[in-house]
Amino acid sequence: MSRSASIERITKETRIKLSIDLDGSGQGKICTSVPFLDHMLDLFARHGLFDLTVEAKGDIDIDFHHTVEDIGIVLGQAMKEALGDKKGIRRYGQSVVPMDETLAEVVADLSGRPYLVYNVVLPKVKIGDFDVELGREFFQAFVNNVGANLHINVKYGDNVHHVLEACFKGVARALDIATQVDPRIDGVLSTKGKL
Ligand SMILES: [Mn+2]
Repeated sequence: MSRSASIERITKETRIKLSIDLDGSGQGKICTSVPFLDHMLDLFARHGLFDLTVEAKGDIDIDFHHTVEDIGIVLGQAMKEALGDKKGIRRYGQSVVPMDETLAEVVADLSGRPYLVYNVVLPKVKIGDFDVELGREFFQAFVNNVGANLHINVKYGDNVHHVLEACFKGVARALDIATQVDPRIDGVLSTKGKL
């Protein structure tokens, strides 16, 4: 059974087409008109071994906020749809990812209960034209829509590009594990019987 989904979402602020295959090989085709987010989503696909296609146009003449947040929403919706009833998935995943001087630790639980812990202290600066505070906006939108408990803890780090890159790679690697099917798991991994 294919664990994939395609979603098109159109609002007055953004127009987004996104497809994901959870059992892919890390192929990213990303074109969001936000270059730094293209870079992040490309490595999210690669390190999560998801096949991910994103085409987005948004009101970037204002700033990148709506576009980044809305892509987080649609990525969450698509991953949730691709997971279906979540039968047989590992549910939890974790990773620790270094990037030079930075270390990011990520723990994910595809519990159905949205909660983001984001211990990422960054100065309010831009990477290119990308406000680094949009990192939190992206992950919050994703968490709300996929229905996950996601803890992103940057233990230490200095370079803001490295810090956000380690976060995206860490989330990708944790979600790769959490979304995998374990043949030993009968039904959903919950004593409640529902995720
Ligand atoms: Mn980079």
